Amino acid sequence: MTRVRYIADSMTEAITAARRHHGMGVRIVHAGARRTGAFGRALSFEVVIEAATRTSQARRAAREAMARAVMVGRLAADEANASLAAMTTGPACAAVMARLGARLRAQSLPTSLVDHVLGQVGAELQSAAADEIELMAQAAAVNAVAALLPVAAAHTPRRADVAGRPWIIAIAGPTGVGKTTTLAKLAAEWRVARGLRVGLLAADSFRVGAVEQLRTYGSIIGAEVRAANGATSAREALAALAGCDVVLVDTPGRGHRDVGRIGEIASVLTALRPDETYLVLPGSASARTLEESSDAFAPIGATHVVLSKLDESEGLGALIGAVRRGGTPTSWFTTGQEVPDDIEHADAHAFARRLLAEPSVVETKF
Ligand SMILES: Nc1nc2c(ncn2[C@@H]2O[C@H](COP(=O)(O)OP(=O)(O)OP(=O)(O)O)[C@@H](O)[C@H]2O)c(=O)[nH]1
Ligand SMILES: [Mg+2]
Repeated sequence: MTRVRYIADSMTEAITAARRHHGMGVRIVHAGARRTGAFGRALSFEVVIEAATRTSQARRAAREAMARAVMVGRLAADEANASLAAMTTGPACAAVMARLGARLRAQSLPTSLVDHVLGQVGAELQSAAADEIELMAQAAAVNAVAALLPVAAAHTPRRADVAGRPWIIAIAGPTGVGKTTTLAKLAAEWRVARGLRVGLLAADSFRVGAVEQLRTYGSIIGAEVRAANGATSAREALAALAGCDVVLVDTPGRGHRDVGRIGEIASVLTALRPDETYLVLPGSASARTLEESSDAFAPIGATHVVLSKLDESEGLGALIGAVRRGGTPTSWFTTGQEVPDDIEHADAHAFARRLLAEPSVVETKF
C-alpha cells in the first residue's frame, strides 16, 4: 500500500489534486495545516491519502497474464513487450508531455533546460502504466526542475556571532527589486523574534528617501540605523554599529547597464568586508534583463541570491537561467510586500511546484 502526501495552499486544492489522481473515493488518512515559510508563519495544507494500488495491481496482473500467455505459446515475447509498451505510452503520455513543454516554455525556462526536463520526465514515464502517467509526470517534472536550481542556506546570525564583531550582510541588486524590503523582513525577524541586536547601514545617504525608509524600519523594529556615503564613511558607520550582533547593509539600486555605479557599490563592499553579500533578482523581470543583471553585478562578489517577487512572476524559469548563469546559489525567496512574513528559505522543490503550478506531490511513498 502506498501513501501519497499532497501539499497545497488550501485544503480544497490538496483534496482536489488527490481526487484527480486517485479518484473520488480516495481514502484520506490525514488532513491538516502545516507551518511553512522561513519563520514558520505561513500556512499550507496537507492531505495524506492511501493510494489504492489499483494501478500497480492492474499492471502486475497484465504482466502476469502476458507472461502466462508467452509461456503457453499464445504470444511471442516481443509481442508481449509491445503490448506492455502500448500500455505505458501512447496519446495520454504525449498529451502530458506536450502540456508540460508548453508550461515550461511559458515560464521562460531556457530551451536547453526545457529539453533536459522533458528528457528526464520521458525516461520516468517509460515505466508508467496508462493511469499513472499524470501522477508520475508531475512528480518527475517537479524533481527535474528542482534539480536545476542551485540552493544553499545562508548563515543564520546569532548573538555575539563573532566575538567583538557583528555578522555583516550586504544586500545589492538592480533598482526596485525589493532589497530594502528584504532587509527589513530579515531585520524584523532577527530583532523581534530572536532578540538580536540589529544594526542597519544605509550605504547611500545622498539618495532621496533611502535613509528615511531605513530609519522608519529601524524605529519600528528597534534597530540602530547609520547612514554613509562612500567607502570611508561606510567604514566609520560600521564601526559605530560594532556592538550589534548583525548589521544589514542596504545599497542603492543600480540599473544593470550602469557599470560605473555598480563598481562604486563594489568598492564600498570591499571596504566593509561583509560576511555575506546577497544579490536580489526579481521574478518580475524578463529573462534578458535577469541575465544582464546577473553579469553586471558580478563585481559585488555575491555569496547568495535572493529571488524576490515570486508572487508577481510569470517567468520563474528565467530566474533559474539567471541563477545558473551567475553560479551563486539561492538562499531566500520573497513572496509579497508584507514585512516580515513574506520571505522563505529557498527550497528548490517548492520553487519547482510554483513554476509548474502544481498543488504538488511532495512524497510519493512513505
Ligand atoms: N509583490 C511583491 N512586492 C515586493 C516584494 N518585495 C518588495 N516588494 C515591493 O517592491 C517595491 C520596491 O521595494 P524596495 O524594497 O524599496 O526595493 P529596493 O530594491 O530597495 O529599491 P531601490 O532601493 O529603490 O533600488 C515596494 O513597493 C515593495 O513593497 C515581493 O516579494 N513581492
Ligand atoms: Mg532600497
